[in-house]
Amino acid sequence: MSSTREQLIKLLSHHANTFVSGQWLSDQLSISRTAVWKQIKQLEEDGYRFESVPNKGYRLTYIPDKVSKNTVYWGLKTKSIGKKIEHYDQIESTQTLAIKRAQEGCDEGLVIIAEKQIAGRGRRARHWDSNHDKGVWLSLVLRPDIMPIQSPQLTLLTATVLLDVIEEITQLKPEVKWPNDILINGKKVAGILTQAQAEHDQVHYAVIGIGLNVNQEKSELTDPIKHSATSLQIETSKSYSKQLVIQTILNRFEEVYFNYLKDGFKSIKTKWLKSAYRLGERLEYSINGEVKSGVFIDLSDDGCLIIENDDRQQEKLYTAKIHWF
Ligand code: BTX
Repeated sequence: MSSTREQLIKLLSHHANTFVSGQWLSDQLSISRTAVWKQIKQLEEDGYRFESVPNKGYRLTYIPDKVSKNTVYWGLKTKSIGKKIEHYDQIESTQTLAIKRAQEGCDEGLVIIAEKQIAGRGRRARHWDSNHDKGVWLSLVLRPDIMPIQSPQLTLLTATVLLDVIEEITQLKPEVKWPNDILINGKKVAGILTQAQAEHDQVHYAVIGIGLNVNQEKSELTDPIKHSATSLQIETSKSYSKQLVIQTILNRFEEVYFNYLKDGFKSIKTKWLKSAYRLGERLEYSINGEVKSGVFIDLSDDGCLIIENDDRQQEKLYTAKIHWF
């Protein structure tokens, strides 16, 4: 159950284009008009701004650029993604908590956001540098009606969302390095971690973790990612509202995800390939200890890299180690 303060913000933000009277708010919230006024004063102290006109009431004009479940919620145009948000100043890992919530039966669309993660993680338990508040660290819970074999498509889908969002915000053209890295100028700006639980022919849930470096300065990147990582700030010399970045991600995510559930993977694949790092180039890769080489020519519908090897045969790479550089 949300607090009176949260309900008040929700009401005001849903009516941000009109004035709402103190009486109407007090009726909606079942509190006195004086209590409404006190809540509004408290919100002003926290940086919220209102226009207030006698006989007309209040209109919310500004929400402070601080990430909270309310400030994020205000800018969402979504039907299910982000309709429930949990926000933490510090957490072990948004991914771990989101998986727990999914196992407990939460609805699709729950988003867990943290300012800092003390145990942020990537694939195969690799460390994800996020013990500071300069990036967007979030996990979202999906319950897609897809076959387990299709779940890698969700990573590729998320990559196309991040490509769009980064381009919209920065006007830069990022690339996607198979399967889950987003690069700007060859350096990693974001990573995606998809973890799904499935049985037979059904996915019970998929948790999508997104880590996006936003406002780190170059000097703030430390070993071992000092030379391999970047941030939106480093690439554009501008800082960004994390709240806006999160809203843009969630709004775009829902649009792309709903289209995917309706129309399938085709348009995602096309979009992904347009920004694919080193598509059409020769790559070296190892399979079972044997080093081979071939040209990266395509992506399969189950999310694998397709390589044409030196014998002109096509090989599908699942987890093969690719020597990108
Ligand atoms: P990955 O396994 O592909 O990438 C991990 C590798 O990326 C690390 O070994 C390191 O080399 C590099 N790296 C670590 N931190 C950063 C960083 N901040 N920027 C650039 N490179 C880095 C990628 O896994 C998936 C990461 C998902 C992270 C999100 S954050 C929200 C959610 N919660 C959580 O614990 N993980 C996900």
